Amino acid sequence: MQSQLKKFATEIRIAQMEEFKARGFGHIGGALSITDCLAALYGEIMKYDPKNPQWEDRDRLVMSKGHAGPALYATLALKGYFPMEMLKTLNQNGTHLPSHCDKNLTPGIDMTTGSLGQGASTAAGLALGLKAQKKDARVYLILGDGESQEGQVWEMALFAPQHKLNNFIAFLDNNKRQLDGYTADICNIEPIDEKFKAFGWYTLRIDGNDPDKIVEAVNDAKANQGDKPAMIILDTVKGAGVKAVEETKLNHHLNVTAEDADAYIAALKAELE
Ligand SMILES: Cc1ncc(C[n+]2csc(CCOP(=O)(O)OP(=O)(O)O)c2C)c(N)n1
Ligand SMILES: [Mg+2]
Repeated sequence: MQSQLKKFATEIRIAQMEEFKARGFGHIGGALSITDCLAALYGEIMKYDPKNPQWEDRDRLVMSKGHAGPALYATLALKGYFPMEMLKTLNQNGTHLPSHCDKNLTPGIDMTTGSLGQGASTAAGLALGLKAQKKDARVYLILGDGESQEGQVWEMALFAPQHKLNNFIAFLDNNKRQLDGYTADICNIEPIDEKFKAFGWYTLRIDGNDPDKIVEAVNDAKANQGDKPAMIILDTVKGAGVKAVEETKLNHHLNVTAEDADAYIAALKAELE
C-alpha cells in the first residue's frame, strides 16, 4: 500500500502523462523528478486555496525550472484549480498551459519562469516583500541542478541570508542530468550542500523521490532554520517513476507517442492498486 502522499505523486504522474500524450512531446525527465516534491508541497505542506488562487496570505511556489510546468499543472488540476480536461491543451495554440510557467495565464502559478536562474531572484524578492509586510506566508522555490550553474542563482544565494529570509525554503532537484548530459561532466556543482551551507543557509540533503521524507525535511527546516533561509537538496532520478524514461540517458525532452503514454499510464495505475 502506498502512503497517501506517494499515491498523490502517482496520480500527478498519470495526469502528466495525459498532457504529454496530448502534445506528443515534452520536458518529461525533469517533470517526473520533481513530482514527489510537488506531492509533498500541495498534499501537505503549503497553505493555499484553489477557489481563491490570489489569496494574499497563501504560500507561494516559484518553479524556477519553468520547463517542469506540466508537473505543476497536473498537480494544480488534481487540486481543483482548473478542470482536468484542460491538461489536454498543454502547449497548444491559445492554451492556458504553456510549456513553461506563466503567472498571467494559469490559475495557481505564482511566478512566470523559463529563463533559468531568474526564478531564484524573483522568489527571494517575493520572500523579502512578504517579510516586509509581516505576512504569515512562506515562499518555496524549485531550482534544477543544471540551472544552478547560472550566476544569478549565486547572487540570490548571497542575498537571502543577508536579508534573513527565514520565510524562504528552496529545493534543488539534483537529478544529476541537465539538457545535454551529466551535470558532473559539464560543470560540476558538488558538493552542493556544502556550498549553500558556506553561504549561510540552513541546509538539508535527502532522498528527493520520497514525498514523506520531503515533508519531514520541511518540518525540520521550519523548526530549525532560525533566521536563515533553508535549502533542501533533493537527490532525485531524472525521469523518476517511469522506468523507460529513467533508463533513457538523454531524457530531458522526449517524444511521447500515444502508445508510450498508455504503457506508462498502465504501469502507474497498477501501483495504485
Ligand atoms: C537562461 C536559460 N538558458 C538555457 C535554457 C534552456 N534550457 C532549458 S532546460 C535546460 C537544462 C536545465 O537542466 P536542469 O536545471 O538540471 O533541469 P532538469 O534536469 O530538472 O530538467 C536548459 C539548458 C533556458 N531555459 N534558460
Ligand atoms: Mg537536472
